Amino acid sequence: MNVGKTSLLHRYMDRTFKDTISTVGGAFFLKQWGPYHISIWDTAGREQFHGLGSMYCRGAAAVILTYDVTSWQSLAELEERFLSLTDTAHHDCIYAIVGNKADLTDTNAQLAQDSDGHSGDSDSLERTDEQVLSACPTPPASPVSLSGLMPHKQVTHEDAVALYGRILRYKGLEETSSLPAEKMCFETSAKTGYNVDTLFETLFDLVLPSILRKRNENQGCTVNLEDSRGGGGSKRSRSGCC
Ligand SMILES: Nc1nc2c(ncn2[C@@H]2O[C@H](COP(=O)(O)OP(=O)(O)O)[C@@H](O)[C@H]2O)c(=O)[nH]1
Ligand SMILES: [Mg+2]
Repeated sequence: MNVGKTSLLHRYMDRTFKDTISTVGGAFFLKQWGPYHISIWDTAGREQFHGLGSMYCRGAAAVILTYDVTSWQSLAELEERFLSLTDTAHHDCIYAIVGNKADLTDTNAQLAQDSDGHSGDSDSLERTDEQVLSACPTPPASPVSLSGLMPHKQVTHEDAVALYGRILRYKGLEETSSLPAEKMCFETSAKTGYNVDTLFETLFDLVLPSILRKRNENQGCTVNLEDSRGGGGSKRSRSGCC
């Protein structure tokens, strides 16, 4: 579903936004973060690539589950179709729930947040032709409309927080010993850059200490691709984006 996963990565990595990008299978980005290299995998949301999605999640330290704030269906799909892909993630994996395209529903998000960003124009709303039976969430009775011209915001922050709680339960994690939903649910706009740096950098800050701790304990969840070349200290950690 075209929620803007690839656009978020392009916004973060290249500081650009293009209206049409197609992701075939998946894509890989490497982000230099201090002395570390963080690998970020972009999955394609279509069913035929599900095998790849679960492969990219294998051993992931963080998974970004992205929906479109204007599409209730996109949130339902996350739970129904994509959550199971994270079964291969590391047991310490952290989960972020990201409502993208906030520029379409939230005036704050229309303000560009970096030098390349520009405020939103009246892009047409992304729709999918896939019909999905919603097993868990049910659409809100009356979606919030912020202005006559703006699309309805179909998914609220509270809906995302509730999904986060269900993900913790699905993973068998205690809410009290997990990162709080308020910290892990974001609303972003790849178009204007709203909250995009905050999203990625919050996650990097959260995953690095535990990756380093594991490395020190010599039971890392990461694959050190530098091993065969002997040192350099460069370490690659995995972060997934679905
Ligand atoms: N208005 C708006 N459109 C977006 C945003 N992010 C992505 N899009 C548009 O949504 C469509 C799908 O984006 P894409 O990144 O390919 O989605 P993906 O399939 O999840 O990787 C494209 O036409 C993008 O231009 C956003 O933050 N705001
Ligand atoms: Mg894509």
